[in-house]
Amino acid sequence: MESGDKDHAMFIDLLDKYSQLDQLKSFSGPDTTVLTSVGDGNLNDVIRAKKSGQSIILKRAPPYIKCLGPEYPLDPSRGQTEFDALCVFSDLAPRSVPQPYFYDKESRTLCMKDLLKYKDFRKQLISGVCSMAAVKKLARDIGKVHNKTHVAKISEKRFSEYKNKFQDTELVTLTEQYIFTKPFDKCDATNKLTDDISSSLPQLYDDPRVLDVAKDMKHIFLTKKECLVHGDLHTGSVMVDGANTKIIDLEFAYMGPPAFDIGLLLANYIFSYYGHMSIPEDHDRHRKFAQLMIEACKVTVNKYLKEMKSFVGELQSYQDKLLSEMAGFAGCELIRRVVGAAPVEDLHSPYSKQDALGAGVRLLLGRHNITTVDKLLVIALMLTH
Ligand code: ADP
Ligand code: SR1
Ligand code: MG
Repeated sequence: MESGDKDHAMFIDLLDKYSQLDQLKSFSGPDTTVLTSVGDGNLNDVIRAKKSGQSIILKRAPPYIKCLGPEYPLDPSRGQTEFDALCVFSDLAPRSVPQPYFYDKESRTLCMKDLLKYKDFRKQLISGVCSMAAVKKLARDIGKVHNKTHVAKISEKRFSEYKNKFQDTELVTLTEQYIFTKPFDKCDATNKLTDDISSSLPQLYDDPRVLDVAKDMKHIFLTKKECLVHGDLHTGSVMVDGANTKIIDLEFAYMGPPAFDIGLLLANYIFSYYGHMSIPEDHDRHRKFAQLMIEACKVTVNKYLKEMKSFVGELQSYQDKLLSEMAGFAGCELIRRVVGAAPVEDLHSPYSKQDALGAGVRLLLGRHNITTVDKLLVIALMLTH
């Protein structure tokens, strides 16, 4: 582990403190623990601790946005939200998340089950591996959580309890800034407006209609409090092992619009689509995989809607709006991953970035005409009916 002896000693003491838990019993006694840094995310340190055949994951939050540096402060107690959300997800959608073990307030460290055999879903998609059974499970799991925490489904008392537990934290503000605000401000210093996308930028920054829809989506993100949402459901927040999936990184969880999670997920399948479409070598194989990503989008919405049966008002118009909001949120995610502070590895070439940006703009402009996943894909990917 890079962080040195002081951190090592702190983690050893921490594991000893909780060694009465069954899952940590190997961690008491003389120190032979091996700590390895495994985190490659944007915000936190993630460490694997191994001793006598047992292994667990520790996640510790630095008091700033890790990928931007110490000059961008961020509340380090965010692990509490992640722990609370892990408990709710694992209760409402069993086996959807790694089992949470403890959250230690003093050291601001979260401890959970080690998903040793699992792999980062985004990386799997990049390497051309995707089980449709995993896509289905993921959609069902998130549908279960949305449905079982939905304002239309549970008592007022229960809903208030969720609202108290999952308030708008600094992480919600971070999303508000880094998905809905900064990427749409061409002068913001955190954007990455590189030369390879410069020809695509006018469609974003010179069209006030696009910027207005992004503002509408921000408003929905901040005000539509319908159910517990993951809040950062991109493909790097999912780990897979064949047909099995686990949702990770729940620190952004809050009470919000259900379309936000699915919109983000769809956008991330679309990144994979464009990533594969722009690989010139072995074109047939990559094209075929890109088609699978279209299928993944359709399957996601269909399986999700089978679980997420709750609605406010009239069912058909609720679902029409849900799809239209998914399109708007997907549009914002597509755009921000191209121009904003947190790029994705799927977009490895100028063409794939330009295509993703174009898709984002089309989804924002077309969002009010989108009430089905088929239409969403036709508009995003410019497919023919
Ligand atoms: P961040 O909050 O910085 O985005 P993540 O929660 O996304 O951090 O975790 C970053 C990486 O750490 C994951 O992509 C994964 O490789 C690893 N990781 C996180 N949680 C676990 C876990 N429970 N088991 C195994 N690896 C994990
Ligand atoms: C500076 S924005 C960092 C991003 O990383 C997290 O995973 C979220 O997606 C956030 O928007
Ligand atoms: Mg992450």
